[in-house]
Amino acid sequence: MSKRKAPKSEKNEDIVEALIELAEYEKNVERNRFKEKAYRKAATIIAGLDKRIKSGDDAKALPGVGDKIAKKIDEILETGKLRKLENIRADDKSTAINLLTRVSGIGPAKAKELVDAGIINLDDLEKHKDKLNHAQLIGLKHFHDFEVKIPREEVKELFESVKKVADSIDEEYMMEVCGSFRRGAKFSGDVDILLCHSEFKHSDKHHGDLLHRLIKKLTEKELVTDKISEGDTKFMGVAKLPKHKHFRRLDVRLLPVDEYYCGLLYFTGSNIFNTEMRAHAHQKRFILNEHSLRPLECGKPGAPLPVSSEQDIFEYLDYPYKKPEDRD
Ligand code: 8DG
Ligand code: CA
Ligand code: CA
Repeated sequence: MSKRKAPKSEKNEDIVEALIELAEYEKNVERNRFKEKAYRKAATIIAGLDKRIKSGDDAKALPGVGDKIAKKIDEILETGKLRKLENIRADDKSTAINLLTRVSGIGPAKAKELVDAGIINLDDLEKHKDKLNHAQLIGLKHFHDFEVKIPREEVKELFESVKKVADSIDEEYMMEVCGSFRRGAKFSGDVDILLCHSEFKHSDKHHGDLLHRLIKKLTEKELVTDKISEGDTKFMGVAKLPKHKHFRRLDVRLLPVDEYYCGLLYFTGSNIFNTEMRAHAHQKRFILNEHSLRPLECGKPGAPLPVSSEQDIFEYLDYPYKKPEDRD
């Protein structure tokens, strides 16, 4: 019988969790994106190790782990905890800011503003709804549901339902789920759908009401229950399947067909992978974004290169192809 092998991240789970908590603190409370990124990068690299880290010095050999993080790792290994985190957890203001940023739509700055005004928990928010905008009110209404991760199977069902509605409007709609789902995640934070239509190209200024028509029908069918924001090419809202208990965050983006693969690459992520790929493109003198891949000529971006698959993008950049599952 084969023994179940621990997933890589479990080997250093305590360290990874501490680093992620520190990253959240830097993002939400200190609003130091630089430190946040440093902690997240170290956490991602350590999560990918299949051996237990033995010391801070050991960890310093890894890219992204410097002196300060190494010291913290030593403290965790030696004492099983981290004073800095204990202090953060004991600080009421930090705890309140961290809690409020968990409401979808409330960012670190808004959270601080609320906490400074004495609003420190969900009950307080309920009493001061006048301080929240439309998106934040939806975040509050569905606070508990939005914290529940979406099982892969439910993402598939939701996607199939959306697709069926789209097909009933126009068979030329094409769509795909991207985000963490496409990277193979067993659970996702939300559902990201990329939408295109054979007749909508970049050169057409007019995308008509392709996205609005779909959202309208989804709303009529009560599959979409709330709108957070709705533009001509980007919808953010809430969806629910009748047989499932939870309300889920749904993002739909409409892209011109000729920008589809750059969009697919971008919206598949991960965030860190995107940053690395863009940096690599820059080194090779290209500009890569969610719309296109363009060569840099005398420092200026040239015409978008024809792209008809994700592989094309990797090839132009001379970057070894990574399957979506390997982009975490
Ligand atoms: P999750 O929802 O399961 O938590 O993970 P995710 O699917 O990777 O995250 P997401 O927030 O839904 O974003 C979807 C993709 O969009 C992400 O994988 C990569 C791309 N993306 C970036 N930068 C950013 C950004 O600043 N904000 C957002 N929302 N998405 C971004 O590359
Ligand atoms: Ca997502
Ligand atoms: Ca999303």
